Amino acid sequence: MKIKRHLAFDFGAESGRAIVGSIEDGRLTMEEIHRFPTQSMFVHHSLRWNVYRFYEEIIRGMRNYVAKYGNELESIGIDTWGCDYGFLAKDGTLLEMPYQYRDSRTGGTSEVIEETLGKKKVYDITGIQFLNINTLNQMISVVRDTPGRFDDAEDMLFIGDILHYLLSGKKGAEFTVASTSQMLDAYGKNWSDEIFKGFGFPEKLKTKIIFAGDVLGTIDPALAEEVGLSPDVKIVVPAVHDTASAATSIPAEGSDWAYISSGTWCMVGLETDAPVINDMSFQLNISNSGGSLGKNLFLKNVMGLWIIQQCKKAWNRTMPDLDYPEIVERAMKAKPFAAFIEPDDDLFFAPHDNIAAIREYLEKTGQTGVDTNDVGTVARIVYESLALKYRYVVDLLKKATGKNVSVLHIIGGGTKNALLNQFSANALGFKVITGPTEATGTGNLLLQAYGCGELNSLGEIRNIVRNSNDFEVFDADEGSKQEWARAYEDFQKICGLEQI
Ligand code: ADP
Ligand code: LRH
Repeated sequence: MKIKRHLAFDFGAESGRAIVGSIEDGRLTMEEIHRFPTQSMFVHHSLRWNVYRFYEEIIRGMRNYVAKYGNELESIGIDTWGCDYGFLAKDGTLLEMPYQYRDSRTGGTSEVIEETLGKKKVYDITGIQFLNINTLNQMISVVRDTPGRFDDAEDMLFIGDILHYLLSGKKGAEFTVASTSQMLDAYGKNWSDEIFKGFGFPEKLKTKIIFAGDVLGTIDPALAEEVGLSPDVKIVVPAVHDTASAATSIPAEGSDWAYISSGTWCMVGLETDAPVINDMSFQLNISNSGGSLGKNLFLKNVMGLWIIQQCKKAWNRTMPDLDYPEIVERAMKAKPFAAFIEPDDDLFFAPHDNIAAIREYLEKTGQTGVDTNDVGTVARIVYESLALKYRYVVDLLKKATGKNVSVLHIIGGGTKNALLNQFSANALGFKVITGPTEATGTGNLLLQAYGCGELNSLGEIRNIVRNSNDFEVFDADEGSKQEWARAYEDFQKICGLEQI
């Protein structure tokens, strides 16, 4: 029988990859055929994504595919981070280089939300947590500072949607990524008229919402010819939001589980069948991010491994060879619980020098006598604090839903850090199951297979995930139970987090 191959492009904020996947004998075979740095860049003091460079990397990935497998390919699908978007003109021209969500233009936009519709109203409509990175905040800054940008704009597409458009010439805003905008009606799964009218966004920017598994079209024939692919390759949208593609690949069974999609951001959540929007979820600022195939991702963003990425950047100035395994090794040997940081403190959002930011945090919280020149000490503080923050967020999610949680699934690139996996189990006091590591690529490929009619349900998708991966189990360490319980109390007190 002919093997049906799919090609996934998974763009993270640090790196991107092209992965070929096919389902054979109930298992998903995956092969990475291209990896490249993504990373935003400063252009005249603003932080931007060079989307056409991403397009170039896609072309490279397609050429690598053709060199290895020939011109037959069933489908291509792309996922990226959330929130960031670009405007297209009537003729499809991308009007400017899209901004990176960490750009400072969103300063003061949170106040505009409160003064305009009010936060409660916005939350009741969208069910999305308030974060300055949201598209809503970015769009408010356009209205406030650069309204002329709307003049020629005909469509608003998220980064992954723009890339799908470049491949197919077809425009659509995929639901899971559009939900990160905080501009959708969470129940209606479409753009909210109240948000558009309330904040003065042009109606013309309501690009048609499409869903994971939809066939957007076929590859542009000229592009197919250029890279040597057959012109009938389909463009099938996965969950364009990387977190939602990743969540599709959680190998969970039963209902008492939570998950972390662990990467640049660590998204800590529960999967539900419908949005959970009430006073409690509003107060606790929890998101109802769109999931694939009808699911809802009740989750909170934790600043995540971004913090260690930024420490590494600082360390690499004097220690260019220091890599992640070495950082973990040094953390393992460092003294436990030397200090705590609140990972979501503003100091860590876009630091110039993250070691200086950590030092400043320790100073402002009165934590003295810590050797912040020691890599292991700093890394251990970050990893322990992340694990404790996971516990805190899981406790919030339980409080908001009344749900019991006794297993945590960690998926994504961050699972390569066994120390953090173990710390997470210790902090939570229950079992952690890790894998898949390429969760986003896995979800992306299986949603394409679903769109091509090879699979029929989320249940079938997760069966394939279970058959195709090795998972690791980390049990909470009984010996250090008391220390972790005490650390959790200290962490909450020092970091100013309300005790749950
Ligand atoms: P993104 O969100 O950018 O897609 P990834 O899922 O690729 O991120 O995860 C990257 C993160 O995983 C890195 O920032 C790093 O902290 C962690 N990581 C990757 N490889 C290792 C490793 N070998 N040991 C420890 N941590 C690792
Ligand atoms: C993770 C992620 C997260 C968003 C952020 C912008 O990559 O998609 O879900 O909140 O990037």
